[in-house]
Amino acid sequence: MITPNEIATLAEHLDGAQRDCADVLSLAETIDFDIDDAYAIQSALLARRVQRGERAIGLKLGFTSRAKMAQMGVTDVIVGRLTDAMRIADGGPVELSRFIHPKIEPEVAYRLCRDIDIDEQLVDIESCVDAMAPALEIIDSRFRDFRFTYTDVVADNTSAAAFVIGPWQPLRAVPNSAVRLIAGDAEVIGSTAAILGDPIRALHALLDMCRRRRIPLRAGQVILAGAATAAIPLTPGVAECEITGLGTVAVTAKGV
Ligand code: 0L1
Ligand code: MG
Repeated sequence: MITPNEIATLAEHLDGAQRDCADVLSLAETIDFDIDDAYAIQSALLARRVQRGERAIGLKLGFTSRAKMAQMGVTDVIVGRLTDAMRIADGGPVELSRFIHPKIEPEVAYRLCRDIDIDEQLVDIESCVDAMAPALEIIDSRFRDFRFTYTDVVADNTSAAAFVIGPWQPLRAVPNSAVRLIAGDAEVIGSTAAILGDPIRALHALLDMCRRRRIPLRAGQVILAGAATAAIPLTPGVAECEITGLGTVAVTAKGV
């Protein structure tokens, strides 16, 4: 357990890395902190953004594939925070200069239509969702070469940097839909089943995490369920994702 002062200092350090687009070394190499500390640093990071005028508008899950969990040696998903400043319009431009070493990954997004009492044990989270959409997440670890520990990445707001939501549509089952992401010369193909076996399970995992981490769930929040394929580098040009049965979503990366 680290002190409140250390939490504030580490949040300032990671916030500075993001704002200056300057990578930093793993925190875990120099300071011993646990997963509770990591979520406290993440909350302090969000508070800094909110103080600058950003609005918290959603949540994201990470480590939702078995391969990623195994790689990190964990059995839990991780949760991060999304703000309005991270949102890019579908098809719209994003300057690469605002990132350190961005990667892009295909996601499924859900939208909450009511506030959820996270202490209500019988809540049916699926009935609290009114829409879903194809989505893209841009991840940009603040750690050099994406080299981090489990606690590092949680503290670093799960590498969250930006996201794009495609056209919202009514909730439907997409347990095993084909996913194709093209960005520059790179192409990845996968399935929505890579997201916890079925992306709908991400909602239940999210509720569990929000209960454990005391994160509120509010009407209108956007939820990114997790990556359906490995992330690929975001290079200049259009990156487009198509999910069978859900449609397409795109972003146009500008600059070098
Ligand atoms: O959204 C994600 O699944 C990424 C979680 C953080 C891990 C990474 O930066 O690769
Ligand atoms: Mg993601």
